[in-house]
Amino acid sequence: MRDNHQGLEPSAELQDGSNLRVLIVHTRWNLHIVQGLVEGAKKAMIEKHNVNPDNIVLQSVPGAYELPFAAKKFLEVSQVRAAEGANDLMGSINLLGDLTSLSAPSSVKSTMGGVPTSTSSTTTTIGGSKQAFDAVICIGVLIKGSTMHFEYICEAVTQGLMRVGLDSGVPVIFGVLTCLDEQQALNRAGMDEAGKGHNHGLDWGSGAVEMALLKNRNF
Ligand code: DLZ
Repeated sequence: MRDNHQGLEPSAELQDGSNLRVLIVHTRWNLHIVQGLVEGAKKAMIEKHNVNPDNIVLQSVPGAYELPFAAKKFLEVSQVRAAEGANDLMGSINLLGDLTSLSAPSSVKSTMGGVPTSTSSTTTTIGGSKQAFDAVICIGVLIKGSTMHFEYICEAVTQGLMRVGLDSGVPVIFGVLTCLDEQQALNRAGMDEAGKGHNHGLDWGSGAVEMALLKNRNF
């Protein structure tokens, strides 16, 4: 794999996300970096793929280890509620809210073009019927410490998120940075002082739209 790469090569096809609903589940560990990544994912979806900001729902969990369970739970709840025609896909589970709008560092917000943050409880009626999420992006930052903890969590989260995607039939984007130190994470969130990094959240936003369209496609 290349280091310092500058991101995803765009798909040859037009990726129109205007009919999509996307769930972002993010960690509160390393929140200052996570916020930059979340903003990047939203920026790509809204500005590049025309996703309605109201159709991007944010939920938070403590750490990366919790991402697979939470993604599975939120997807299940949203699918049941969509089938019931409910107005709020997250229902009473929606207690955690959108932390990114509260304390995103100003440097991140300005470099991200002030992309509006969504409230996390909106519902959309698309084509006359209530629609559950078309994709979920799980975002976190794991930074290696001096024990084996990092390796175990990386392995568990990677396997767990793959399982959620395959079991649920809803594409799960692996938005977890697994870094050897904080500087690596800042570079990959486009938050390094030199400004030479690349925000991987942008790729995750585009990846979510592409995979959601693939899920919904009639072959
Ligand atoms: C415990 C822990 C440590 C040491 N480091 C991180 C980290 O760098 N990034 C992250 O997202 N979470 C970390 N955690 C928390 C675990 O993911 C998890 O929340 C706890 O082990 C509780 O299950």
